[in-house]
Amino acid sequence: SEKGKMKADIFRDTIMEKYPPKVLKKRKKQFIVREADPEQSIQANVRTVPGIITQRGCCYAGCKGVVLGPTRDIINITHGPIGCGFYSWLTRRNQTRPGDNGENYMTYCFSTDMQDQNIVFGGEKLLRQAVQEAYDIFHPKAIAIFSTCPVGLIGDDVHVIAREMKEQFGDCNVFAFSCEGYKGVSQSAGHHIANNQIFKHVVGTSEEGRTGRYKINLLGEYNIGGDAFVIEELLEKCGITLVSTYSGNSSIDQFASSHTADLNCIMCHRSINYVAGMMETKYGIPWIKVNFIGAEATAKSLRKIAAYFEEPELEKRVEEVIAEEIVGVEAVLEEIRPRTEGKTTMLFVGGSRAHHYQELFKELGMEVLAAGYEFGHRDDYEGRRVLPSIKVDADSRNIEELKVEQDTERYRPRKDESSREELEQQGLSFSSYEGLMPEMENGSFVVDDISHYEMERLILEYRPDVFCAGIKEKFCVQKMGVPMKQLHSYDYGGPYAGFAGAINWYREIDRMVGSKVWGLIGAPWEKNRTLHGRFVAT
Ligand code: CFN
Ligand code: HCA
Repeated sequence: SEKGKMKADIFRDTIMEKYPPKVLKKRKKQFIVREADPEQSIQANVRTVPGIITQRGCCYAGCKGVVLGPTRDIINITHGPIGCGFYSWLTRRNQTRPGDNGENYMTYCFSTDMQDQNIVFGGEKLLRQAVQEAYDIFHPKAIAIFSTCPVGLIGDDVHVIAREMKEQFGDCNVFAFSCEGYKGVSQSAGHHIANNQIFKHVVGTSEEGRTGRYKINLLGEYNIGGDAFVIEELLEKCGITLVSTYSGNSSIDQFASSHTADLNCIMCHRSINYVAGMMETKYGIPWIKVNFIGAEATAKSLRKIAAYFEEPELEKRVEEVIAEEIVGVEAVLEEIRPRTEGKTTMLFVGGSRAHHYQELFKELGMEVLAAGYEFGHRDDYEGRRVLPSIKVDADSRNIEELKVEQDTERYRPRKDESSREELEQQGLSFSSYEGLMPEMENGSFVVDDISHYEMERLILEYRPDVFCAGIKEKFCVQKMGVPMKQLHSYDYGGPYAGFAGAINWYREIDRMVGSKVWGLIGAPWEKNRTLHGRFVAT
């Protein structure tokens, strides 16, 4: 409402006024109140103000943890101190099913375990040793090397080592990633580096992909909590052949033959759009955006894929599958929705889930009061093609590998340059840009790279019935007496994708917003002054 919007505007100013003038100027552009204006914009993908307590991760996390981490048969060696390898070891809950040969290295954590003397005298010898050892023990198809911050600072040449060892082995693809944590402004730079190297060293090296009538790749689905398993099953039921997934439950052979697919379906645009763009340029494979989070969204995505192939037989099969699956979904919603209707939430996650999960809350009749990405770019927010400004380019500063591809493919004008509204008017869904802001109500908050302070203020003022974010926020939020659901790792839950996943989600959120325990969280001395006095005295 207009009143809600006015309150939101005033409240935003009270949050912002605590900042020094320079910080205020910057944060104001990243902390906005949603207006009806379809051209409303936000500043994103810029450097975090030092000391503000961001929830962001680093370039290495985006490259090694996110894009390459879920691939089971590449040995991923972290070149750096042990903490980087350890903390990116399956904490994301990316799952896999080893294929017939049982090859799965995800249960191992490979690292060169750099020490002080390697920083002083160089770490190249150590890295060569590690690659050799991994090869001798496992004889994998591929070994990938990931640079951490100190590697860039001391100048170890990981690419030369990879090239030489690949030549020496002859039967093992070795490639490296200059994904030092400090590069760019967030995980986002790491996604780009990962995409470029996979495209350069792997895609197109095998013609032996899966065959079928409707062949697709699923890009930007990482099988967190088993999401990709649900989607795989659904696609199979519809008669759609999955050639590769980037990179949930994937194998290197699937990447190698992914150029044989007819269509790229992008689930998380932020992390993988570069691969889609390069495949379109080099192999002429078109792409569409899909979203399998939410029952409605899943049905819409299946229809979108069927519509692309323009085959009545496929369209009929997809409708049958949707009709079959929706029965279970509706039965559960009928039971649960009366309890969740009108409840509220806030979502602050990475670069696509803060948008995707709004579908699931809508289905429960819940209102999203505030949402934002840690590292989304303007197109992820605004739902339309946004040309880069100098600020956006800060992402790729110091990243040499990016230069060529970036100029030629990343910002090439496309046929979907038009706004979402224009596309809809023309009845177009193909390659449309969809984003977070068009889905959000007037008067809600859209916050990029939220700081811890801003998060606390929002919670204290609006007390949402459930708050969604990651591990850094989790316990602070719970201590404020608000239930907290991790949208990164799903805590111990999931899958939440597809129809089966939607049902899991409805039940989980129902339990969380209905729980009475959060009202009991205050310590006795906070409520009772006498007790408080005694507590202080003793
Ligand atoms: S699985 Fe994805 S969906 S890949 Fe990305 S932008 Fe991260 S690891 Mo955390 S949960 Fe998150 Fe997204 Fe794409 Fe995950 S919202 S922050 S880098 N993300
Ligand atoms: C990362 C991975 C992460 C972190 C999650 C969190 C993930 O960015 O390094 O902060 O809870 O999903 O595991 O996003």
